[in-house]
Amino acid sequence: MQPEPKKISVLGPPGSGKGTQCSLLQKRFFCAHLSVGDLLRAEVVKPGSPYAELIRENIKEGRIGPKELTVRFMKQAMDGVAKEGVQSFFLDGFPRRLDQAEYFEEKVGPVSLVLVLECPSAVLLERLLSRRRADDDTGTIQKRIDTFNKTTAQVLEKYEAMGKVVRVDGNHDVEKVAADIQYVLRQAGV
Ligand code: UP5
Ligand code: MG
Repeated sequence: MQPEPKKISVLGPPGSGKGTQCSLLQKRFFCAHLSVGDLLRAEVVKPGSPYAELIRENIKEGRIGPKELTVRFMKQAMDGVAKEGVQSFFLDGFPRRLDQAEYFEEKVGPVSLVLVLECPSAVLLERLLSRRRADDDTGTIQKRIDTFNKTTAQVLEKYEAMGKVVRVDGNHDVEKVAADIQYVLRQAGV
């Protein structure tokens, strides 16, 4: 029987390139890319979803929603992946709050490694303002950055203390960042 896929968390401020890099990694490693933001946005447009309004409001405010909901969505998505040949799950933008991280580990299992993409705020703003997602207006972007600095920072501290964090400079062109990520992941045995 093949071992359980490793759970690799990919974190970083909004616009640091989590989604971009995870979709590249998916093609280059034997892994599955699961984006919590994409799962939440899919729920918002699901007809009759009882959670749509709550999620829409949280996304607009850059707030991290209830842990039960995100962990359930993430677990369902992981269960839905055909495991054949999948060595790792790349958890894009997850976990984002300490209680959510602890709840995930209790219900699903430990995170093996946390990859953090670093990028200066001015670059994040420039990238996001030239994209056109619904939460890419200046006010919401600032709230998302604040949430990362205040709330997700505590998740990083937790995993830092366990020696599970690796960092990559996301402020280079996409291919250079991808090459640097591949290097640190190989070094970490992924
Ligand atoms: N781009 C990417 N890399 C580049 C590079 N190296 N050079 C130049 N341009 C680059 O990239 C953003 C833009 O930059 C794109 O246009 C890309 O082409 C360009 P992307 O890869 O999308 O960056 P990413 O880090 O994924 O940014 P994203 O905006 O998705 O990050 P967020 O963390 O803000 O968004 P997410 O979708 O994860 O979460 C949205 C909201 O969901 C949260 O704010 C929160 O309200 C909610 N949420 C919860 O409630 N609970 C959760 O657990 C998680 C989220
Ligand atoms: Mg993203």
